[in-house]
Amino acid sequence: MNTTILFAGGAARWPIWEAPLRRALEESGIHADLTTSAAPETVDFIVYAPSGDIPADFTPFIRCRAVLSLWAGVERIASNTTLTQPLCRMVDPGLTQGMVEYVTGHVLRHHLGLDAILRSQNGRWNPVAPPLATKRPVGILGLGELGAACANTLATIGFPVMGWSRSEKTLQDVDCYHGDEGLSAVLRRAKIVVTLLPATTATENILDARRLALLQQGATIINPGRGSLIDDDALLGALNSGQVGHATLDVFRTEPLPIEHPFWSHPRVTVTPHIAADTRPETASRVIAENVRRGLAGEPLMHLVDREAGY
Ligand code: NDP
Ligand code: OXD
Repeated sequence: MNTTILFAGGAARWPIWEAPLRRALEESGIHADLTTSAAPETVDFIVYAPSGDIPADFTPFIRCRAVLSLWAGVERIASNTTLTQPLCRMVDPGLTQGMVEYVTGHVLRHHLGLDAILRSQNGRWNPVAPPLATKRPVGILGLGELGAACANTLATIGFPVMGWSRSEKTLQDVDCYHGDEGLSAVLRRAKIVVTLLPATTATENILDARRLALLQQGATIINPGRGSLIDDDALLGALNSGQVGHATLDVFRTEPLPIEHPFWSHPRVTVTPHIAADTRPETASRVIAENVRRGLAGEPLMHLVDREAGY
């Protein structure tokens, strides 16, 4: 029987993904019908993206062996009860590299005070050097694929790095914390906090007014995780009081961020339009192909989502 792979990543993505996917499938020795349209009962694998042509009801996909997400964050599909097949999220070396670059760039921007330097090209010689990275503790909430990679890079540069996760972890050169007390400890010490948690019921508003109040005066927040991790009103309050010195936000509860949202015009907020880390077709297609190969061979799939935990 033919293997059918339904690309449900959206019409706009198809021209970007078609060639790398075909190449990666061929390199893996998989002969499959890769298509953007197929009768549900003939589909073996679904390549999924949240903004694509996703079926809301997976029930008719009776032959489907797995849904393979092009996104790392799976909050928009993980709770779909009609999906009974395995769901795999995206772990892609290109995506990880992009996130490391985004986080490192924004951490260094705040650490070095680049905004103030750029603003002060006014003929006044003001030789104020920033402290070294060793004096600027960074807290990373979420020590998964992305959080751990960012933590390692920042530690290599010389930042004292603390990380926080659900389960207990050990990472070289990173002080690892878990549990509620652990979160408080990270927030109290960090001068820069990076949020790389998934959107789940357990992480909703994890940075609320009470937790933001634990931060050092003038701390920086960088959120490339998900908008739901931070209580927007509490963050605005903390920015207005100076408790939070600056927030760099890549993700929002509503995207695109509505034009009337106060984040757009707040002098202490930098908005980036969900561009922290894109899945890169060349590298990610190999991940998809390997999971298809495994699915066909009856081998364990990579990057399975824990549907109960939601990530
Ligand atoms: P992973 O699933 O690999 O890691 C998630 C981390 O969060 C794990 O360390 C996990 O803990 C921790 N975590 C989850 N729930 C809790 C909780 N309740 N309390 C404490 N820690 C928790 O995800 P990734 O690193 O691949 O991605 C993280 C998120 O980044 C994605 O879910 C997505 O929302 C976002 N993202 C944003 C992009 C952008 O462009 N802005 C691009 C890609 C991803 P444990 O290790 O114990 O399981
Ligand atoms: C993702 C994202 O989850 O782009 O991959 O946010």
